[in-house]
Amino acid sequence: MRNSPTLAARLNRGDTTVGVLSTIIHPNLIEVYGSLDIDFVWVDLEHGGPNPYDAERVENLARAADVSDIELILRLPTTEPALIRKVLDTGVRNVLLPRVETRAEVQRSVEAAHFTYNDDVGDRGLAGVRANSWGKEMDNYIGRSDREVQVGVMIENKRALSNLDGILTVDDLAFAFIGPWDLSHSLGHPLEESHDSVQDAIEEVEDACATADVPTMGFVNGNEDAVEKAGSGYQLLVVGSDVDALRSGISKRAADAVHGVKGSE
Ligand code: 3PY
Ligand code: MG
Repeated sequence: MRNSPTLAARLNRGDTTVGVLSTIIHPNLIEVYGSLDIDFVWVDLEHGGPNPYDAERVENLARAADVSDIELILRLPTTEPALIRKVLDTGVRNVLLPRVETRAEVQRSVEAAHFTYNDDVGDRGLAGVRANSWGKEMDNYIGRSDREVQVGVMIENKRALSNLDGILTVDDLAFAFIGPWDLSHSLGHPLEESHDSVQDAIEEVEDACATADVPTMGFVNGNEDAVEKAGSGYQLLVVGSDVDALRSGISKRAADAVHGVKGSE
């Protein structure tokens, strides 16, 4: 079961965390990640995976993360408050919202994740659910949930860029992911991450996150990139996806085997 500090605690104390993007979505794989020396698994329900409204499937992902002591970040396909509440009830603590565009949208979503918000009543629903051991741990549930739940957003389109300061100053926004693929597409240079206008936009988001004191999340490619990003406000480093790892790992093993076979002929 969980022994390590939550992602909220790690981010609050300024730690840099390392994780993986999981697009092959299964509880068993989450347990495998739990056995590795990484801090989080980011599961993508925006582009694939089970129906995010299927509480049983989502509960099983949360269960696997709990038993193997790894933090789960679930990317949802929408910013809908009803979906956010339902997913948090399963015991998932960290959600990542895609394609956000305005401050009002983000504020509505973050409020839906909190029982108390801006010293007032938040928009989270109260029930006996997996997140409170089916009603057994109600005493400190509200305070604990509000401390632990983390809502992050993807900054990945032009509208988000033009509303950046408003979005990043939403109370209790936990982190921002700079999405290079959609951002490059939105800026008219699909998949050209190194294009000047894409790089300028990425830097603009990094600077705005630093000013607003919002931790950033992003992909890293190797040691140098990780050190550089960790030094410039990235507290959630994603080392790639399971599909990438399979592709490169199996290709290399197959190439080594073929080379071995050919070499001994
Ligand atoms: C993007 O780069 O657009 C992403 O959503 C990364 O997964
Ligand atoms: Mg995207």
